[in-house]
Amino acid sequence: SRKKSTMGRGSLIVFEGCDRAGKSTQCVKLVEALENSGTPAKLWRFPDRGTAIGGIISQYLEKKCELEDHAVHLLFSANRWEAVPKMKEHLLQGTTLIVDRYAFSGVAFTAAKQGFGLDWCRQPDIGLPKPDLILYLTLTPEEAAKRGGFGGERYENTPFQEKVAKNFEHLKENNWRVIDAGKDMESLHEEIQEITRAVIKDSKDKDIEK
Ligand code: DGP
Ligand code: NA
Ligand code: NA
Repeated sequence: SRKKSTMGRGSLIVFEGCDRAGKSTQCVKLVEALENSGTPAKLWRFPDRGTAIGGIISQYLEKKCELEDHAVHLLFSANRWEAVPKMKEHLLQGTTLIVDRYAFSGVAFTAAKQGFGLDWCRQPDIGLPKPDLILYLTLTPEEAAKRGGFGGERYENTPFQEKVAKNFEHLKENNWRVIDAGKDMESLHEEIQEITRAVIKDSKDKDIEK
């Protein structure tokens, strides 16, 4: 049902950052920790490669097809929009969503391509549910290099990732927390839990903003 939970709504918590910062690992650990302490939480990720649109995106990332850059930007955005009804349903039922990448990746990655400005890139995602918190995981190029090589997907190369990191710096707002992802996994997890639990408590009686 769409009935509002008496516990209040869940929070929309987004992880952002370059590839190899450890977002996916931290997302999984956070969902586990929240669930274990009785806070309903669900792991979410973008792109969601499991939908029809996500299937095209996945092929593009795996370099199995070529797509025009504007067109693929709109597909990534459409992949977020198609998830909104389900996301809202979970949030209103009191489930906190831990999201591995969101519209900020959309802007930062496309704007790293030749001929794309931040402003144009922002437009298609305007109106998406606004996150209560963005955990931005940063890593110095040296630390990133120590973590070993990239996979073979599109965008997974150092010069491109450096441009992406610069773009993220322009997107930061009040609801962002910059986290040093160079720490060990457990300390990082503790820090993230502390910040997240405070935000969940604080946002449960607020409306979901756009
Ligand atoms: P991941 O499955 O988290 O490794 O993400 C796949 C890749 O796609 C990763 O390099 C980041 C990139 N990406 C995520 N969202 C978007 C988006 O909206 N637009 C573009 N151009 N790239 C994105
Ligand atoms: Na990747
Ligand atoms: Na990831």
